[in-house]
Amino acid sequence: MKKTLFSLLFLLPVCATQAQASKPGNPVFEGWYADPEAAVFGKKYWIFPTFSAAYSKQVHFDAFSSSDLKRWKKHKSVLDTAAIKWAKIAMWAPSIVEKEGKYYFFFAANDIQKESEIGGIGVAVADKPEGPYKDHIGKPLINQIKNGAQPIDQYIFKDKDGQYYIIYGGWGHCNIAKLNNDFTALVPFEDGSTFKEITPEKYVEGPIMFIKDGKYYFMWSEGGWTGPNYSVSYAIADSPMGPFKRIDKILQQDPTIATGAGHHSVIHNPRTDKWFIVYHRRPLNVTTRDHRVTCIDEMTFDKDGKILPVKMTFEGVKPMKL
Ligand code: FUB
Repeated sequence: MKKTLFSLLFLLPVCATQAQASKPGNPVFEGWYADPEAAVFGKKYWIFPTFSAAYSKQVHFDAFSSSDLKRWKKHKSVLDTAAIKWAKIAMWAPSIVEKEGKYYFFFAANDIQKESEIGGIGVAVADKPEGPYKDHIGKPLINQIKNGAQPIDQYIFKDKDGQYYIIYGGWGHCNIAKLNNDFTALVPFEDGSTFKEITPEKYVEGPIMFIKDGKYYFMWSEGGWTGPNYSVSYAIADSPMGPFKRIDKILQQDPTIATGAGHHSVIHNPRTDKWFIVYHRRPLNVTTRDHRVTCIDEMTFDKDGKILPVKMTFEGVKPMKL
């Protein structure tokens, strides 16, 4: 009896530590995942990240779903190179939209350096957010290098009038182009051009756009993703075409929490009117390039609609149903 009591007392601190370690917070799920695309489909939150590893190992995407922003369920390999014959390596940075009951999964593959290489931005389609996704057009949607932009880091934006745009670009250049109705091709603007450059000052990659109170918020990543200075800035305009004048940096490294914070997306809970930033960061004292983890913190605005600097946390956000 005495021995049992002693063992119990001895085990208590161990159990407490384990409970703490498994408490949901930041990072929101285990594993090295970057470039998180967050979405709301029905009553569920979704995150579609890049599997952060050597380019040769980036041959699939996992997805995660949650009904409260805290407890995430993993959906393994929702899209991979077996479904996309032209994709060989470096599958990066998903952007997912639902249209007329179908889910369209835009991604980049192969890290192309010139147009003669096969790769760039592709699109896959499925009947459910968790897939299985199949190639929608059997070839890249954007293989060209226009206005100096590497065809990666696409974000699909739906305007107030229902028009869908693709906003994308690495190498410090960002383009916007119009998508056709079934996402099989781009359609030219009224002036006959297909790609318009909207690059703001200090832009590097990872663009996203959303509308709040009638204004177009454009956000992007700055600095180098392999280093500590990776960060997020933003601009506000009256049109998705800009002009976008950089306002400020709102997410960056914090010596008490993490470094390399960037390539984010944004979720809005319409019931509570709360906004969240979903981003990746590198744990303190880690310099390994691919050690990037996905986190969520609250994003707030001042009374004029300016985005306030984000306070990164270990606790993450409170549970919140849709
Ligand atoms: O994860 C691969 C690349 O790293 C992304 O395309 C960039 O935005 C950077 O996050």
